[in-house]
Amino acid sequence: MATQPPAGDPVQDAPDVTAAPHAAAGLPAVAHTLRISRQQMGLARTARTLLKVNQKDGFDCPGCAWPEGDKRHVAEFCENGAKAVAEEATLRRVTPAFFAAHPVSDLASRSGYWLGQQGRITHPVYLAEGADRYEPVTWDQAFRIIADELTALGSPDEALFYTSGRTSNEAAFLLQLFAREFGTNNLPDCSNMCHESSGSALTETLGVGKGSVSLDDLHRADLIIVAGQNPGTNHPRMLSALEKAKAAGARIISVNPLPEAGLERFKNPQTPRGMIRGTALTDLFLQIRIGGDQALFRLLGKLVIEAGGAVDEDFVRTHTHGYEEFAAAARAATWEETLTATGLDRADIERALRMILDSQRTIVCWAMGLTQHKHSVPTIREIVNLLLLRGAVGRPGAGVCPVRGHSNVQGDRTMGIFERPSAAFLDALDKEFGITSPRHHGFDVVRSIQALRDGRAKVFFAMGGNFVSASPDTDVTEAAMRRARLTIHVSTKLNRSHAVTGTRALILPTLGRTDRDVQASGRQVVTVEDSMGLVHASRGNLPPASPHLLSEPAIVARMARAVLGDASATPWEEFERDYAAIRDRIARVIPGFEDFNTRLAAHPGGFALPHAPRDERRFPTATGKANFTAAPVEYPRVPAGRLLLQTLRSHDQYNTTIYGLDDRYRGIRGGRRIVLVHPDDALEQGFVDGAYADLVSEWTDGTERRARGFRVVHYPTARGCAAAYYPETNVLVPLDATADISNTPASKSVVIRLEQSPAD
Ligand SMILES: Nc1nc2c(c(=O)[nH]1)N[C@H]1C(S)=C(S)[C@@H](COP(=O)(O)OP(=O)(O)OC[C@H]3O[C@@H](n4cnc5c(=O)[nH]c(N)nc54)[C@H](O)[C@@H]3O)O[C@H]1N2
Ligand SMILES: Nc1nc2c(c(=O)[nH]1)N[C@H]1C(S)=C(S)[C@@H](COP(=O)(O)OP(=O)(O)OC[C@H]3O[C@@H](n4cnc5c(=O)[nH]c(N)nc54)[C@H](O)[C@@H]3O)O[C@H]1N2
Ligand SMILES: [Mo]
Repeated sequence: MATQPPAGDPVQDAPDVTAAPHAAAGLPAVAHTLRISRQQMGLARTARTLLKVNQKDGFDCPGCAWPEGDKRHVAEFCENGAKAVAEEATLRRVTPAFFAAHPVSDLASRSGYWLGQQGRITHPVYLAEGADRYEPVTWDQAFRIIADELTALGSPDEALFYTSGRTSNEAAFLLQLFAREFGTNNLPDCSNMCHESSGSALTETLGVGKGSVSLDDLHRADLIIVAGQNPGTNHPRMLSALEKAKAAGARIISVNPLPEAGLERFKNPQTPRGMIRGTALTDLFLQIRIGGDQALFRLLGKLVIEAGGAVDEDFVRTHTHGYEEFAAAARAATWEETLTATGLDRADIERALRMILDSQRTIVCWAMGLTQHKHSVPTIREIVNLLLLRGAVGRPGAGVCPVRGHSNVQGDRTMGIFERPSAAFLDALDKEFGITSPRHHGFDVVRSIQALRDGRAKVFFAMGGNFVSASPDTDVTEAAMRRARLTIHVSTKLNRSHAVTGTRALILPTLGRTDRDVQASGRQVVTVEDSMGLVHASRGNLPPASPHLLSEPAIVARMARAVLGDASATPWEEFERDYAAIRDRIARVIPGFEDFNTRLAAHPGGFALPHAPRDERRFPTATGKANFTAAPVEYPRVPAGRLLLQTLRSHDQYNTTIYGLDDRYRGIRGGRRIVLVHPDDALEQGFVDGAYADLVSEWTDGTERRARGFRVVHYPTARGCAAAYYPETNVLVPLDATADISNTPASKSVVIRLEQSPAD
C-alpha cells in the first residue's frame, strides 16, 4: 500500500499528522496571527489594520457573523478574523502584467491556495471569445459588454445574480433592486448552501427565519447546547461568550461526531489568566453519528414529556400549536432506534436529559453540522420542539441560535437577496420605486447550476464569492459554467471561478471591508447585520488596493444604468454618490429600518432589528402561534463497508480561501488531502494510518464520483463516519443530493467507500 502522495498531487500537499491538542487559542494563536499578517501586510500596516477591526469607528471583521458586544477589547478580533483581514489587506497585487503572463489555462491548473496568494486584483479585465488571456478593459467597456449580453437575452430569467455574504446591506439592496427592475428573482446566494435549512425550519415554526437570542442572552443562559458547530475555528469570538456564560454557572453540552479542541478547553488570549490556564468548556460531549441529531432531539422531547411537570404547560397552551400531534409522535420514539441512529450510550442521553430538566434558560446553537443533510429542516424543527416544550423561546437567556457564517450573510437576506421573496417585500419595493417586480420564484444555487447545465441560463453575475468551488458536484458545476455566454465576477482576490468561465468573462475588482470608500459626496460607510440581528456601520481605513477599483454599490449602480438606461427612474447616480440615499430607501421598504440614517448616527455600536418571538413572544406563522411539528424521524442508512463523509473546514481556510496548509487543532500540518476515519473502521477496510485512499462517493442513481489520493488519518471520530476538507471534496457531492424543503446541498452526509490509491 502506498504511503507517499500519489504522483500528480500538488507537490506541497504532504500532510504530517500529530496528536490533536485539547484546547484552542492561547499564545500559539497570537504568534500564528502575527506571522501570517506580517507576511501579507508588513508590520506597520498589520498594527494599523488589526486595531480597527470591530471598533465602533472601524470596519466590521470580514471573518464571521458573530456579534461584537458592547464592551470591546482593544483587540476585538480573533486569530481567524486576523487572517481574513490579512488576506484582504495584503500588499501583493494581481495586475494586467500578471494576466499577460498567466493564460486562463494556467490559472485553471493552479490550486485555490496559489490563486489566493497572488494578491489583490487591480484592474477590470476581460476575456474575449476565443482568447486565452484576460486583458484590461475600461469600466465603461465592461458595463457595455454586460448590457449587450443582458439585453440580448430571450428572457430576464436567463440571467443569474449570485451574492456571497460579505456584501454590505447597501450593495445588496441595490443588487436585488436592479435584478427585479431588470425582471428576475434569480438571486441565488451562499445562504442556499449554508443556513437555508435554518431559515426554512424557523420561519415555519417560529415565524422568523433568524436566531432569537442576543449576546446578552448567551451570557445569561444556564445551559448551552452546541450542536454541529466548530466555534474554535469558525467563530472563535464565540468562545469568549461561552467562557463568560460558564463563569456565571452555565453548563455546555456539545453534540458532534468529532471531539473539537476549541470546545474542550479555551485559552482566552485577551486575559493573562485565560492564556495560561484556560477554561474547560464542555461538560458533556455527545459524540453523535453524522445525521443522528433529529433522533436525539426527538427522544429528548419524549423524555421531557414523560418526566412529569417538565413541560411548560402555560407556554404550550398560550403560545403554541400542534402539541398533541407532536406528543403522540414523540411517545413513539424508542431507545433502540435512537441508539442506532446516534451511536450514543443510554447513560449519556440520560445525563443530557437531566441537564435539560435542571435548566431554566436553555439555548441551542448550531451551524453546518445540522444544516447540510437531507433531513436538516426536520432536524432543526426538532430543536424547536424541545425548546417549545420548555418554554425556552422569547425569554431572557433562552432560545434558538443558528450561528451564521459570512459576516453579512444575514443582512443580505434581510435586504431582499432571496429567490423566493415574500409578496409583502415586493409590494413595498414596487411602491417605493414605481416598478413591477416579477412574482414568480427565481433559482437558488442548485437550480442555477441546473439551469446553466441545461442551457436555460446564459449570463452569470457574482457579487463576490467563488461559485464553482463552493458549489457541489465540481465537475458538473464547472461544465455548466462553461456553457454560459458571459460570466462576471465582482471580486477582491483571484479564485477558481475566474478560471472556469463562460464564452466571455469579466473580472470587476472591488473595494474590500478594509479599504477606504470615498465617493462624490465624501467618505462613505456601509452597514452590516450580525448573526443576532444587530445592524451597525463599517468603515474601511486603508488606502484602496488600487486607484482603479470601484465600490460594490458603484458597480451595481453603473451596471444598472448601462443595462436599464433611461427607462429606469431609479436615481442610480445619486445612490453611487451618497450611500445615505440608499439607506433612506431601505428605511422605507424594509421593516425595522425606519429612520435608518438617524439611528445609525445615534447608535455607533449598532441597533437591534425587531424580532417578534424574542421581543413579544409573538409568532408570525401561518397559525399565529409557535408550531410544533411531527415529521417522521430520519437518519442516514449507510450500507455495510461504506462510511458517511462530512466535508468541513480546516483551521487555515475561509471557505474556499486557503490561508495555509495546517489544521492545528486537529494535529494536521502541511497538507489538506486527508481523510479522518475511526481506526477500527479504517482497519476493517484495510487502511493503516498513513495509507493513501481514493474517496469514491456512491449516489442513489448508481453514479460514482471520485477524489484521488487522500492520506488516511486514524482519528477519534464517531464510528461509521469520516471527515475531509471542502472544497477539495465538493467533487463528491452529487448535485441532486440536497436537503428536503431548503434544497441545500447535503455536503455533510456523503456515502463513500475507500479505495486503495494506485501508487504510480
Ligand atoms: N476561520 C473560518 N471561519 C469561518 C469560516 C471558515 O471557513 N473559516 N466559514 C464561515 C461560514 S460561511 C460558515 S457557514 C461557518 C461554518 O461553521 P461550522 O459549521 O462550524 O463549519 P464546519 O467546518 O463545516 O463544521 C461543521 C461542524 O459540525 C460537525 N458535524 C458534522 N456533521 C454533523 C452532524 O451530523 N451532527 C452534528 N451534531 N455535528 C456534525 C463537524 O464535526 C464540525 O464540527 O463558519 C464561518 N466562519
Ligand atoms: N462541500 C461543502 N461545500 C460547501 C460548504 C461545506 O461545508 N461543504 N459550505 C458552504 C457554505 S456554508 C458557504 S457560505 C459557501 C461559501 O461560498 P462563497 O461565499 O461563494 O465562497 P467564499 O470562499 O467565501 O468566497 C471567497 C471569494 O470572495 C471574494 N471576496 C472576498 N471578499 C470580498 C468582498 O469584500 N467583495 C467581493 N465582491 N468579493 C470578495 C474573493 O474573490 C474570494 O476569492 O460554500 C458552501 N460550500
Ligand atoms: Mo456559510
